[in-house]
Amino acid sequence: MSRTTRLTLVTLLLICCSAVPRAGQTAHGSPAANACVSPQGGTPQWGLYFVANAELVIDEVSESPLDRLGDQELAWVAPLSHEPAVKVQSEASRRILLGDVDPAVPWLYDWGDLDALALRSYGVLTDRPVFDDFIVSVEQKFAHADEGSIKDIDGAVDGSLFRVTRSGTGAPQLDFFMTEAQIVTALGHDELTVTNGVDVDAFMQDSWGNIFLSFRTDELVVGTLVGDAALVCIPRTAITYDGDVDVQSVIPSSAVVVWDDAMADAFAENAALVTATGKKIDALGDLQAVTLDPAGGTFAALQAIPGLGHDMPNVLFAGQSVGASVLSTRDGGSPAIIDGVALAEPVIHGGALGLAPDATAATTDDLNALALAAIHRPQACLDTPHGAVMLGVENVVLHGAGFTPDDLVVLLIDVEPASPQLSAIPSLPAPAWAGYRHLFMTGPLAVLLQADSEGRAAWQSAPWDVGAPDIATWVRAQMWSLGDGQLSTPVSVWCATP
Ligand SMILES: [Ca+2]
Ligand SMILES: [Ca+2]
Ligand SMILES: [Ca+2]
Repeated sequence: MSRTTRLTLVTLLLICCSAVPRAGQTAHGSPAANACVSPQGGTPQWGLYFVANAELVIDEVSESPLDRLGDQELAWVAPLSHEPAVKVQSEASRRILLGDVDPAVPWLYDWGDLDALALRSYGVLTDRPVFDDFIVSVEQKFAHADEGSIKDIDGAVDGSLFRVTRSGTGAPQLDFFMTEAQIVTALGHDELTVTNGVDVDAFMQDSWGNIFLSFRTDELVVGTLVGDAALVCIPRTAITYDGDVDVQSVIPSSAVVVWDDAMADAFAENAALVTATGKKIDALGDLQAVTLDPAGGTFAALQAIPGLGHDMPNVLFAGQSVGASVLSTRDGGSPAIIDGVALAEPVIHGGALGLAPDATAATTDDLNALALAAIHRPQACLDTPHGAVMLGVENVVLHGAGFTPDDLVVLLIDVEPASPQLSAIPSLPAPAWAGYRHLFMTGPLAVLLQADSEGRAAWQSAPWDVGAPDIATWVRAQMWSLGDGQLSTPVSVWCATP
């Protein structure tokens, strides 16, 4: 694309921009602003990050993409606020975070579901986490990673635990917390002969440095086959942490079984949940998410954990057969309770998690990852209904949320010819008070918007024709409020002629 063409597109965007009201507005409060005040009294102490296993809906009437949660997106809820859950990281940000990928390379960086999520409980803790702080596992290997030899080369495999961070120069990088090779070593597998190894499906760390895992399929744990509902511990005594408090090495065959399928099913049955048709839930199915129970207490682990014995701290968990409900190991299996609010109701429907109650109580509307965090204001989030690619003549539409109500918000847009090659998108560090840590616009074009009474701001361009078939452009955007300096997560949209 010539520079003249590029400037014409940019001018078109700026001249034709207008703020658009959010379609189907409902009686949301402002989650970010109100999260610390409960209508029932009391101050929330805890928030819960979660990931949907398929799609979950926050608001059925709203047409904003912010009110639908995909399986790669991060949501947050403060149960005691009784506010709807909020999206805090949209899938549309993934390409900026990982690199600028030409769609002609078929989804090089498609990592499938985000299937495990945790914040550190041991080592350096974060007051106000952003996506960089979450240790994650994904459902499928991506970039150049190779399952066959369990090598995380320029990418990661489905059993590795890593963070998506940025280097000092603002380039994307993967920081490994624990590799799949280390995990299979602790399980007693031969890391040199296994083929696909394991797919980590749930992960948490406790304050002593013990690591807890569950896997997508049945796995051998030191010679014993355990089911996919089992929880496994790699004890602190078997782990050497490095200076960054990432795993440097593990003792082979050191893993122990905290609970097996039978115990998981007993926890689920004891929680006494039913489907909309009144069918009692008597099994967990696959264990898909774990995080520590803030209420404390212990339960009896199946095998002794070095240092803990059988006194295992209570755990919040979610699984395949309990829908968008969160359970606890407390009292032999019960609805999870955060700040006095139960995260499961007898008839499963997701309402307790700040989601639109699902009248069909579908057990398939389940959760894939959970991470408990001390209360804080979550980062502002930008999203787009286009997904990662916009083809043909359309309006570019952007939705932001998480700002202070009525604040002036600057939309920062960058429009560039799409790179034919994989290339990293550099960022600049943003100040800590901005919430989100990375500013992606080095030469931004700015549009002034005003957040509504719910702290949301939206924008759309005029119908935008990219032009010749071989031309494609990237639109990259971020929002920054003028009132309190909150910076949203970024998004990118690849715009091309079909
Ligand atoms: Ca694997
Ligand atoms: Ca995984
Ligand atoms: Ca999972």
